[in-house]
Amino acid sequence: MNVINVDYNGMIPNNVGLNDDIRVRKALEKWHPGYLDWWQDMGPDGFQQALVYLRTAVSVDPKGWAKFDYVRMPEYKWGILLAPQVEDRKIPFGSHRGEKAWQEVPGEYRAMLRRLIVIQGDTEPASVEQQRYLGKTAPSLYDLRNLFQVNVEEGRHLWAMVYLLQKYFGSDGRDEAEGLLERRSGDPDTPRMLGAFNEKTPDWLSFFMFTTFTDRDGKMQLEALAQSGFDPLSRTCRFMLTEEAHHMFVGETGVTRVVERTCQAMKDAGIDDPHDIEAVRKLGVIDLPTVQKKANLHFSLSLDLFGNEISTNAANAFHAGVKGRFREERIKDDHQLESGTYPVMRLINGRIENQDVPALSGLNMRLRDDYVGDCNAGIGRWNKVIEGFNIRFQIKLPHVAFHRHIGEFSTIKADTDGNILADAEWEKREAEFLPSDSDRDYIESLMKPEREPGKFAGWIAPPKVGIDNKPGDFEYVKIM
Ligand code: BYC
Repeated sequence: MNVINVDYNGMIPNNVGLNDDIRVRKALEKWHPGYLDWWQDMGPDGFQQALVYLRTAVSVDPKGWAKFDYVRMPEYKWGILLAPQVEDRKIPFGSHRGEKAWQEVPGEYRAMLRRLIVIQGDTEPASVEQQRYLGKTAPSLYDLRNLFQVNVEEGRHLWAMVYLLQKYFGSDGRDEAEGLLERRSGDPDTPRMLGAFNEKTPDWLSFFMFTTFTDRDGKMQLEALAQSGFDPLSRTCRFMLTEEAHHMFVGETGVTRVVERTCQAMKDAGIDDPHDIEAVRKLGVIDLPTVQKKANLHFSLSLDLFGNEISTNAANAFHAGVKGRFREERIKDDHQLESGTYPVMRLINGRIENQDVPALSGLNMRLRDDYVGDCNAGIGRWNKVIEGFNIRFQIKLPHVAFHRHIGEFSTIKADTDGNILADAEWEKREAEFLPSDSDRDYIESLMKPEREPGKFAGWIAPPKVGIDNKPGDFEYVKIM
């Protein structure tokens, strides 16, 4: 079997030898129609007949793995792609460090692995559901195409997790695979598993913030799972990370273009004060304080995805060799963490303080700290644009205690600098920190579709370069 190039002969493209694995092939072929039904019901609303200029993975070779072409989304080649096996790979951390990586699920870690795979799998269709209506208001064909690219790849990531469930977890894996098609984002009776995936993504600024902040949690979690001693999970996540990079690109450059357009419009109109919201909104662009509030919202929702400050689950998963740290191989320590501590921000006697906790218990926070560092790098790029226009405004990440629903800070109200507020004070000031109804109404009023090739809605600047180096007026989506 050629593990680099993908076999497109069967119904399900793959590089895992599915043709010879009759049991798993049959199970996946049985799951396939349900997936397509889900895509029709919960995937992009409309546009299913449109020809979209999409990239499809044809290989897992890091030097060149994708091909671009016009595809109708329901005909996208969702497939199962694992990064090539590393010969003689060893478990890089935990109590099994140095042992041969597992090619099968170890019995004692079966439940733990299944839970992590199901949680990961659940987020993928959830995000497609959250973004279902955005196509109707896309600010350009370029953006519309990017949305759909993200959507089909999240669909593929669901396939990636379903393959692991079907191949390695027997009948309970099959049940979980069905469950992934049954839960629905935001449904009060059958919600998705993690909080942020039940929130709405009502407009394109939210979409760009989601792909900046929530997809970046995806990157961190996939990096941690890519370290896993369970080799098929590691290989799956490694390939998913290649696709994930584009999702964050869409988010980060999307916000950059919003900020650039706002600054340009302010400069053209001679407005220096970024807080003169009324004047800026008269220009039909999104004022920077509102961009900040959207960042506050999506960053804080994404922080919740790292779980609790002190986590036995995380400690057990690391000890077991099942879930590692961000870039484990670059860390210089014993990779076992039986002794040692990690500083974690906690709520102690009503105050926010750093406390050294056992390193194993603090692993969620270690991953979250790496995440915050990565977010800051992205925000720096937005601020460079604002600086370039000489406008006195900086987008900042809010304090980790701000607007939390999971962990210690979920019991308090804090402002974006981490000052604890009484409930009444919070209620009075909430609209300073988070988008208010009128902010939402204003953004919604801008969400008008622009469908002419090469044209962009007035609140967003064009990208610097096209996808696949296409010219500015390229017809990325042919709407039928
Ligand atoms: N919402 O011990 P703790 C992506 C639960 S995004 C609801 O701290 P742990 C993507 C927790 O389940 C990446 N419940 O938990 C992005 C536990 O419940 P049980 C997705 C939550 O396990 C964009 C209890 O609280 N991948 O790929 O250390 C588009 C105790 O908590 C939440 C993963 O997350 C929450 N936010 O940490 C598309 C990787 N947080 O079991 C895709 C897999 C905690 O006691 N998941 N709880 O009933 C994990 O590694 C971990 O399960 C978590 C939680 C990081 C999520």
